[in-house]
Amino acid sequence: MELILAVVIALVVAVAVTSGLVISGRKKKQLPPAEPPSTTPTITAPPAEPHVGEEAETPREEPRRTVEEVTLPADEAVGTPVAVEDPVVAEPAAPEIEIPEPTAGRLVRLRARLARSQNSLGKGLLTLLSREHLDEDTWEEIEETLLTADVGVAPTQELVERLRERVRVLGTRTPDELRGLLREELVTLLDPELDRTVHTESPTDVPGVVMVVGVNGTGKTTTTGKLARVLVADGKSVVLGAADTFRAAAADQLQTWGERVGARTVRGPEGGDPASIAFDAVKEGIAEGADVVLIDTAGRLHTKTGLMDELGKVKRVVEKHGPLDEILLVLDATTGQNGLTQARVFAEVVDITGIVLTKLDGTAKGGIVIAVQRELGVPVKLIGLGEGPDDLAPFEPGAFVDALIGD
Ligand SMILES: Nc1nc2c(ncn2[C@@H]2O[C@H](COP(=O)(O)OP(=O)(O)OP(=O)(O)O)[C@@H](O)[C@H]2O)c(=O)[nH]1
Ligand SMILES: [Mg+2]
Repeated sequence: MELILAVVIALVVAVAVTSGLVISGRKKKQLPPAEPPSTTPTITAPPAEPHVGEEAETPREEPRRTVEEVTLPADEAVGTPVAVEDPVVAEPAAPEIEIPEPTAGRLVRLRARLARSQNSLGKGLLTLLSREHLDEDTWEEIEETLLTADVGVAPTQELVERLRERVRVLGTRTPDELRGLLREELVTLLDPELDRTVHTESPTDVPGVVMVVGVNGTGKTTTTGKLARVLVADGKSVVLGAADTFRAAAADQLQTWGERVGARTVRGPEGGDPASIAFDAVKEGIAEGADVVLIDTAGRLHTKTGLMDELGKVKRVVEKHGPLDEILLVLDATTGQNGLTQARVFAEVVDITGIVLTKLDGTAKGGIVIAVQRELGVPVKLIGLGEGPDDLAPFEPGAFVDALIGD
C-alpha cells in the first residue's frame, strides 16, 4: 500500500517537474524572437545572447595567437562589452599599417608547429634508443629514421657513430641521459657557432641590400614580405624591389605585403628586365635614405641555364651600387633532398649567404636543415612555420632540437 502511495507521489512529482521544464523551455524559446529588433540589427554584430560579455573578452580583430602571446597584452581592453557591441567602432578598426610582432623568441612561440609534424623523428629516435639491447638492428633502425627525416647520409653516419661510442662509454643509461646525448649530438650537427644574423646593414652609408632567390613556389615572395615586417618592427625603413617580372601578379603580391607595413615597392612592366628593376629599387632606396632594400626575384628552375644566367646578371647589375649584404636562398622543406640539388646550383651562380627553409610546419623531414647546411656550408638563418604574416622565425639550433625531441 505504502509502496503504491510512494509510486503515485513520485509520478505526480515527475509530471509536475516535466511540465514545469516544458513551460520554462517554451518561455525561453519565445524570448529570442522578441530580442533582435530591440538590439543590434547589424550583420557584423554577434548573436544577441547573454554571453556577449564573454565574447567581448576575446578581441575579435586580433589574428590567432598562441597561448604564450595571449598573456602579453595585459592592457588590452578586456571585458568592455560596450566597446565591442558598438559595430561602428568595430568595422573600420582595421589599422592601415600593421605593427608586426617582435621576432625575439618566435621559434619558441611557434615550436608547436614543428613539434606537431616532427615528433615522429624525436620520439622515434628516443624510443629506439631506450630499447633494452642496442643491437646492430636497432642502430640500423636509428639510421633509417634519420635518413627518412632527410638528415642526409654523411651526417646520419656521423651522428650514429658518435652516439654509439658515447652510449658504449656510458655503460648504463637512463632515458634522460639518452635524451641529453641525442640533443647534444643533434645540436653539434647543426653547427651552433655559425653566424645566423640576416645582414641587413651595409658597412657604408647606403641601405643594406638583400636579395631573395630560389625555385618556383618555395616561398620567396612570402618570405620577403615577412622579412619586411620584421625590419619595420625593428624600426627600419624598407624599400621592396619586385624583380619578378614574369607575372604582373608577382609584383602585386609583393606590393600587398609592403603596403601592410608601409613599405614602398619599386616595380616595372610585366616582362621587363629584372636586373634593371632591382637596380632601380636600390637606387630608390639610396635616394630616399631607406635602411634596407629587399629584392624579390622570380622563381626559376635550377636546371634552366638561361634563367640562372639571368639571376647572375641581376646580382652583377645590383652590385654596381655596391656589394649585396645578404643573398638568401629559399628552400621548401617539403621537397626534401631535391632541395640540396637546387642549393648547389644556386650557390654556384650567386654566392648564397643564408638559407631560409620554409614550410617546416608541414613536414616530418626537418632533418633537411642539417643536410643543407652541411652541403653548402651556409647557415640556415630563418625558418618558415606557416602562411601567417609573422610565421617566420630566426633559426636557433638549440630551440629547434628541443622542438624535435621535446623537453
Ligand atoms: N605552410 C607554409 N606555407 C608557406 C610558407 N612559406 C610560404 N608558404 C606558402 O607557399 C606558397 C608560395 O609562396 P610564394 O611566396 O608565393 O612563393 P614564391 O617562391 O614567391 O613563388 P614564385 O614567385 O611563383 O616562384 C604560398 O601559398 C605561401 O603562403 C611556410 O613557411 N609554411
Ligand atoms: Mg614570388
